[in-house]
Amino acid sequence: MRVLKFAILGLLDQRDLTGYDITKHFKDTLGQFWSAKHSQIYPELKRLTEEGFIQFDVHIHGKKLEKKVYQITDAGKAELDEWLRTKSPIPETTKDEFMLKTFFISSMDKKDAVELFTHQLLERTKKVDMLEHKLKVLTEEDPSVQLLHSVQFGHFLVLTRAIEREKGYVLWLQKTLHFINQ
Ligand code: FER
Repeated sequence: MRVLKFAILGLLDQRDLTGYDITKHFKDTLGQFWSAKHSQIYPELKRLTEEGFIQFDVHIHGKKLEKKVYQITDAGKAELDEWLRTKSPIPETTKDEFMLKTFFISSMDKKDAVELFTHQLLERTKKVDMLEHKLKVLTEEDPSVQLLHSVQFGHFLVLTRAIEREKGYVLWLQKTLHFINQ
């Protein structure tokens, strides 16, 4: 399935954007949980335009600089809506090399195991801090972000889920270090 297609339609349903804006969204937000090759974005924009799901206006900046500002069409909204309503299966658990090492922990020295787990604990804690900072900025920018129809409500949800998950991971790492050290 062309999931990138729906990611672009979803973004354009929030506001009109240039190809550059869309790439930036992938870099800053969407790409954190749905990675896309940036080189795929422009071909997808072209294809969506040909299919009539999006259209663009050319905005002129200065004498030469032209940029296409894309917007979603009614057909594009219908396409997005159909996809949003399709139920998703639970994805396979993502491959995590650290989990594989954990599975084989009985082959490790205590000192090495403590080092490995302590490192992971530090990294995961940093990730929680980073995600919580993003959530703080998001909430400060829009105090009504927790409402269903606020444009950033979805961003709020994916961030809070990621924070819960990472905090759970940190707790488990702390418990594991406790087991190893006893
Ligand atoms: C963000 C939105 C979601 C973000 C990260 C996520 C770092 C999710 C990450 C994850 O599930 O690991 O803006 O910024």
